[in-house]
Amino acid sequence: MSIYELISQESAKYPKPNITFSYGTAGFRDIGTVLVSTVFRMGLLAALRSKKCHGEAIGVMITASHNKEEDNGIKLVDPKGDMLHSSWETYCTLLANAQSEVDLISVLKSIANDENIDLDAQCNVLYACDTRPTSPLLVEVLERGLSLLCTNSTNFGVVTTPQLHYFVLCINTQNTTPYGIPTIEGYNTKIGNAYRAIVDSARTDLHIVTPIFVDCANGVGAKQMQLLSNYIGMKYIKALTYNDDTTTLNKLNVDCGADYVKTNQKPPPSLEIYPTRRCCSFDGDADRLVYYFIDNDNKFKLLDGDKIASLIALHFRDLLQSAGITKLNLGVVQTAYANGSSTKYMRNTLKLPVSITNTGVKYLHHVAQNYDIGVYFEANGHGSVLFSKEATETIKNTEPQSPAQKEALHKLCNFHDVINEAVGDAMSGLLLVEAILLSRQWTLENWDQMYSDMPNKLLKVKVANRNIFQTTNAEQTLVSPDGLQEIIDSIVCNYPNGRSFVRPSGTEDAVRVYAEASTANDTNELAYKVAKAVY
Ligand code: 16G
Ligand code: ZN
Repeated sequence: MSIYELISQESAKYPKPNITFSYGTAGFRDIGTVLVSTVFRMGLLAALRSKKCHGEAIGVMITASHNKEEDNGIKLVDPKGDMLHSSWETYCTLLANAQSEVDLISVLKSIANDENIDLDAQCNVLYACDTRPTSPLLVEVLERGLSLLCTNSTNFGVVTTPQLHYFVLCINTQNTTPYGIPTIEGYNTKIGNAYRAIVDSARTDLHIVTPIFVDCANGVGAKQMQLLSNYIGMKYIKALTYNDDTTTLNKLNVDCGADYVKTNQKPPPSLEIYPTRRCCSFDGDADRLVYYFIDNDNKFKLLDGDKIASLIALHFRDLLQSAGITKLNLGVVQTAYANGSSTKYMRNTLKLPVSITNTGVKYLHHVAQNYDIGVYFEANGHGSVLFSKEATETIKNTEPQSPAQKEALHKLCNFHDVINEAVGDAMSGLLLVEAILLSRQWTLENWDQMYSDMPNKLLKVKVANRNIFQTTNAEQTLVSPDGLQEIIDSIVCNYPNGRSFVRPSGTEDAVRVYAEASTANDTNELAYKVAKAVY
């Protein structure tokens, strides 16, 4: 039997449901059980992608992040540990939607043909899943797909999304400049040791480690955070995990997690919170991080992705200055959702360049590569820092002229190692934030005072067809429907410091309206007026 006959025979066991799938901002997402055919097919596609990339490892992550527990999803990771190249997203969608086995084979043949892929070439696929109840089933089906075309594959089990991205990057750099060791221990050792080195150089004898309460969204981050903090040791970090129940059904992302906290602007009800208690939340697959506390007036204060980016940008700017490095350009990448105050702070106070790009990590990651040190964060808490080759070499090779310069260079090296450059990572982000706060001797209140957020509002509007909403200018301006942007502009100009934009969601069948203005009342009014214009 030919390979295509074998694929056809096996695929018939996983019939495609009557649904149109789309490889969206973060891969396919749907009710877990509905994704069986898609996952089988992605096993085939991941093998093809690896063969196309000369046998370099490709990652496959089964997760639906912050979405509800019955959902699941699948996304592919490219050889550098980043998101699948956009040119292949179309192949994913085509393959997932092939109606019959005949169609499926014809799509496979055309991909192999267009991309000039030798089906007998070597390949390597690494895969993992989060804690969802449908994950074991989907992993099994993925393996069926892989078994047909893939010569080499490794199951990394239940790990966070950023850990899988890290493993992919490690394996593909093994024979050049190894990024790290592709195991959980290797991950913990790399980022944990770098964190300990920063703490050692920053703390005084009087320093006490203040606990950080980590809401793990009852997801995969719980166990992994416990392993990481056990490795690092109580002398260096007191990370107290809660919402860490991954065995009881219907708990994942329910009334907890980074998305809950950011969307509702309040702490998870399960957390006992009082002034001085330091808290943070991960999302269900631990690639998002937000911090929060309540102040002495019992007011909830959220330190979101914008505040995290500002903290990192400030600290790196200072470290570069202390190290006497002037030739590296440090810049920040945000989306239109970034609070206006954060952008202003980084541009006007820190005097750093800020680029605004489309929503979705793949866009931010890409733009961050234009800087020697590119800090990118979405307001929702997903982000990382990227170092160019030039930056890495300059930090490593600069000859210090003074003890202070030597220390700054040493710190820069360790900060570099704490960061997961493959993708935004809640655990590595937590260590980075903790290390910066400790270095600056800052409390969460000190950090919060960097700038005050503009009042802001996000609304979701159900429309008959979201595809008619098309944007330009990093999603800040509508080009379609005709005339709508002019109406929005005429509404916005009535509000001091008003800003509002409308964009179609990349993950849901809805349109999102964002507004900010000088007062909370103005902001609400502005958001609802714009939403009405959209509807
Ligand atoms: C996905 C993206 C997230 C983005 C969100 C926007 C990744 C890994 N995740 O969750 O970054 O903020 O979509 O959703 O890229 P929306 O298009 O529905 O507003
Ligand atoms: Zn996530």
